[in-house]
Amino acid sequence: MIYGCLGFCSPLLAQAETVQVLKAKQPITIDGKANEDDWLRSQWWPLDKHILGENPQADDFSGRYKLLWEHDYLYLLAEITDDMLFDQFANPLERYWDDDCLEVFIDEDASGGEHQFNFNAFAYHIALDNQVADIGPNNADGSTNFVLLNEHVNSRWLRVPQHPNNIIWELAISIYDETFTLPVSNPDNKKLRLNAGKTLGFMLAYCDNDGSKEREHFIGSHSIKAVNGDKNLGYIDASVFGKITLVNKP
Ligand SMILES: [Ca+2]
Ligand SMILES: [Ca+2]
Ligand SMILES: [Ca+2]
Ligand SMILES: [Ca+2]
Repeated sequence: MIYGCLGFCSPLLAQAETVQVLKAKQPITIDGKANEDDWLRSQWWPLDKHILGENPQADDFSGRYKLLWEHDYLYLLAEITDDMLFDQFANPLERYWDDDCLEVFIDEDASGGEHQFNFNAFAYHIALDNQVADIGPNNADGSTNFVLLNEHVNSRWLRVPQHPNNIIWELAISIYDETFTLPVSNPDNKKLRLNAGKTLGFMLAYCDNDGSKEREHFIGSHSIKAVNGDKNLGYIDASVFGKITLVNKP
């Protein structure tokens, strides 16, 4: 692995340019519990790169994550500390980014490039009710087309019994390529079968809101170089994602 810190920071705190993702040996049960042996042997990666808002105190927001894969899914385990879980908009397509949500960015062929209004890449916003929202091609009248892609991500979160401000969020992510078209039920949409050696574009983030009108913090897994002072580029440009490679190694 190649680390970006040139020896000035520890490997755990560094973000590898390309992270190797181990293959799960056993089925992963999406139940918000990280008790599978495959999770126990997997490495934590930090979720600590500032994108928007103030830098939060650790008890306000902190997080880390692990990845695994098997042929049908990319698995993600996020451990989140958040002092207040907040879902002000019941409509899952209304300003979902201003509610607490986990945001998983997937670029199936690691092409990078613009994806805000197409499916060159996905920015799955997973809400506290586990619904999954992204933006599709504009509506016929030119308005933004917010869409639910619940079929793409199965997730469950649970509070950690002894640390109720900590949650474990477990996800099974089906991988679709850029040929995905709406509606989500289109029979031509086929999820990909994953194999060792495949490289995907990947990034993770968390939108933290504790009761404000708009999200208070937005923290990601990868450092993003600001353009005109703005680091909130992941939902527009897949070129800011990192890369992961699926490996067969135990
Ligand atoms: Ca589990
Ligand atoms: Ca918080
Ligand atoms: Ca909501
Ligand atoms: Ca919150």
